[in-house]
Amino acid sequence: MTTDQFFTQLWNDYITITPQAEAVRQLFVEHGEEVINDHVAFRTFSNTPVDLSHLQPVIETLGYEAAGEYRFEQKKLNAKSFRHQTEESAPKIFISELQIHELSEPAQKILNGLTAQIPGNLTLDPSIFWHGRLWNMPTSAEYSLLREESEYAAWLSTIGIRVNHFTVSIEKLKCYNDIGAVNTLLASQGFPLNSVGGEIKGSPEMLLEQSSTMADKITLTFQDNKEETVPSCFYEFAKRYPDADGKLFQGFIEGNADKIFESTNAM
Ligand code: OOG
Ligand code: NI
Repeated sequence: MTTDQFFTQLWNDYITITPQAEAVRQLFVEHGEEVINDHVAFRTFSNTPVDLSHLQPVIETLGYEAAGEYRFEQKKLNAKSFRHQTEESAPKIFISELQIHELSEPAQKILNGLTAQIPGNLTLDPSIFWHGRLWNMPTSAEYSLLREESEYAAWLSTIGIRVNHFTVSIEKLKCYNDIGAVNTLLASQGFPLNSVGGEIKGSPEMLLEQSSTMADKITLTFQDNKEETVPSCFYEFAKRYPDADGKLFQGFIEGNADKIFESTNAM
């Protein structure tokens, strides 16, 4: 599978539950822009057949290599970023992993019940990244308990493994290459922005500025047959700046990422 084919599959899966992403892309196209994506992100559970150590070899078969490691203490997450070895313009990949064993006993019990349903004989290939849930829906009570402790756990329990966001490369836009201008355009069209810690995360001095929408909402039926509206996925916007050597900064920033995660909080 080529990287183009991989990202086309991811995009098609993503917009089925994130219609705002296609609407935002269209908006840029109407303004004469070509949208190039900087990165995509996935979330997963530790110590499972689909944990980071199992997903990493799959993206390595696509030509990616590990580029950075991150830790989010309060959210109990570890994460890694990956860059394509030869295709400079291929989007970067960010994968985070919830450390289930760091959660409370009741939350662990719920999550272990879900992850125990993951088939042991799962063959891992790129399609795992648009597979979605590999377990039944939690009950609505389990979902609320998870939410109280970890919005990430609650989100992942209902959505599963599929792309969490794509990210527009602001510095590659012709006219809208200013994050404030992007945010104003989005707000004028009624797209709600993530305002945790301010709408713009990071700064030119940090070589990375980011903003994101709040996730779309979808209605799902829980295991106890209750229907609820839950957050699906969002769209991110990132502007990278050149470092002292004149090369575009390609990393991620924990302080920014910590706030971007909250784009899937149930409001
Ligand atoms: C990932 C959040 C981190 C970034 O650009 O810093 C991130 C997530 O929400 O799963 O994407
Ligand atoms: Ni991101």
